[in-house]
Amino acid sequence: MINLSINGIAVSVEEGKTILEAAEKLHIHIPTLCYHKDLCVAGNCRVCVVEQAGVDRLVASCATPVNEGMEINTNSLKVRNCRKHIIELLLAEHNEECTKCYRNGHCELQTIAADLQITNQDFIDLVPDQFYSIDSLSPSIEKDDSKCIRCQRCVRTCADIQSVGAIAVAHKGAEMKISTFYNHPLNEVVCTNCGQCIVHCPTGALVEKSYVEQVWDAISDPEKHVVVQTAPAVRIGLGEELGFEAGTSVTNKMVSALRRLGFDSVLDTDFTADLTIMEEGTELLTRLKGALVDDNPDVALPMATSCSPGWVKYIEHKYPKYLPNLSTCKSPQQMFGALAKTYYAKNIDVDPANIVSVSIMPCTAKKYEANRPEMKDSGYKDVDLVLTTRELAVMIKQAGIEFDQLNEENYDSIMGIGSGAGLIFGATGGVMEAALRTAYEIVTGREVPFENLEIKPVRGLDGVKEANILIENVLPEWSFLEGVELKCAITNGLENAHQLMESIDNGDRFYHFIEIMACPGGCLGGGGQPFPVDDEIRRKRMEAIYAEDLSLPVRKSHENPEITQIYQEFLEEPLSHKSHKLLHTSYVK
Ligand code: HC0
Repeated sequence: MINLSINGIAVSVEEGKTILEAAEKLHIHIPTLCYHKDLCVAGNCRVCVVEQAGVDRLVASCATPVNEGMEINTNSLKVRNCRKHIIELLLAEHNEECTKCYRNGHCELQTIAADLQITNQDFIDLVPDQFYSIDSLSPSIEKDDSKCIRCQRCVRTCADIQSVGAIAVAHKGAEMKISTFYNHPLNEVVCTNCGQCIVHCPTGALVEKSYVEQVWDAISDPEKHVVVQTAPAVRIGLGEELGFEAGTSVTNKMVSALRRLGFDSVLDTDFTADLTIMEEGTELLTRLKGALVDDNPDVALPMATSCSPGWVKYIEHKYPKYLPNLSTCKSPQQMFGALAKTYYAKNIDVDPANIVSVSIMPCTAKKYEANRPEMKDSGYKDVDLVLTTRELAVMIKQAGIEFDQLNEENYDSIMGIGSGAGLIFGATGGVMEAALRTAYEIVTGREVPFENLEIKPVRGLDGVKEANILIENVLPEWSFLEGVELKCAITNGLENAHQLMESIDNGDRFYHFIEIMACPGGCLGGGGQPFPVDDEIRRKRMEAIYAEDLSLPVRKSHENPEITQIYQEFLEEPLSHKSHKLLHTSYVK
């Protein structure tokens, strides 16, 4: 351990820790901007400077490792004045229309400026307005250079966490800016729309494209029947945006709020997550039969999940030869949209032309997915408008709803019942666990041999997880699977997906089934979830999902009564002609 003192208080921390981490241990707050727990240290904003005894210049606490006997002062006059000047300089070249900014009230620059009581402007505006550009052509993300402080959190996120590199530093000195390949708009470069840049950006330079006004328009149109679906991870994220502790599930208050906002039908994406298991599980068993019995060389294994649109765009750009490995299943969001304007419309006797299908997602890439040209198998655009968890919180605040005072209400029916298996889709490993709960039971007639249905190897925040499940004592029709060890892998975050795909591509690893989610932690850590985020918060959200799964009366997709009903009344069976038309798709290079 290393012993040092901060503001005269002794502290011991492990070797390799920084001054910033040592201060955190003492509950001494040092402001930061370029620093983020998820990212490598950049040390470029200098807001976290502190004074070190015996050293002339101030040092960046995020980038300076502790040394034995160090004496640090985080609050000297020199430190405070330096920080103030740094923030004043940033403000001098910053768009200061804070009240018109989406991040108003959630902006880290605004918070630090307020904490430091910066009330005057000592520096003249450094950069003319014309220098800035706003890119709003992407269906998911808006990039406003006038609010960028060039901390490069977004660049490190896109390169290091996501292995995408859609944005990078261009030019030098005063002209330095965050740009794309040849400064093309985000919708024309390799951006996967995952929105991780947004949740790591400290200001409003990167935000989601908002569709709140269009949703209000639809709700206030008496001709329209507005159907809303809520994704699994929204219910454990929304509370954070409305003042609850991270990891608080607000499912039934959220349903109540959606009714008060004026949505006509409040339904659950968990229902189509269950449907995905039926379709994708059957697809996997069909592929396994093709490979193991028919020896068909055209069967692509491993089969990869296709419900994360950021991952789908990534594989389309970076691994196009593996497109046949993607499950043909649409994501639950898109299955839901296709059914909202067919099965559901018929059931409630509403002309599908008058249905507006809205989804609330923890994900910005879902906005892109809904706009993909192939997503109109219902004869209409399957999902019309996608809001993030944060945008739903905005609507709730705009409507003056006192969220914590709401009663708890249940989803409407049909398409409003989800099992615990559907719910855990929101956590990395959840799709795999849900699929195994059903596929194993179909093949063996028994539950998966894990206590309480909890398949622990697929859970947790590790970048790459593996699970090998030995299939034994199968029912007669599945004899080809007797003794097969089903090899599965799960990743979250696209850099981890990159590592996994490389190990498959170079023959180091073989799997039957892989689950890939674009965002760290899976959808619970999506680009549309509340700020801030780090692993501690992701873990709390994950625990909330698994606790809710345990509490639900139905925990396996095939036992969801509304799933039985939709196959009896409409779809007939998994992979039927109608299922293929509405619930499956193909991908492009
Ligand atoms: Fe997800 Fe989904 S689980 S991608 O992470 O599969 O966004 O929450 O809605 O569609 O269900 C996101 C979350 C979903 C979909 C589901 C899947």
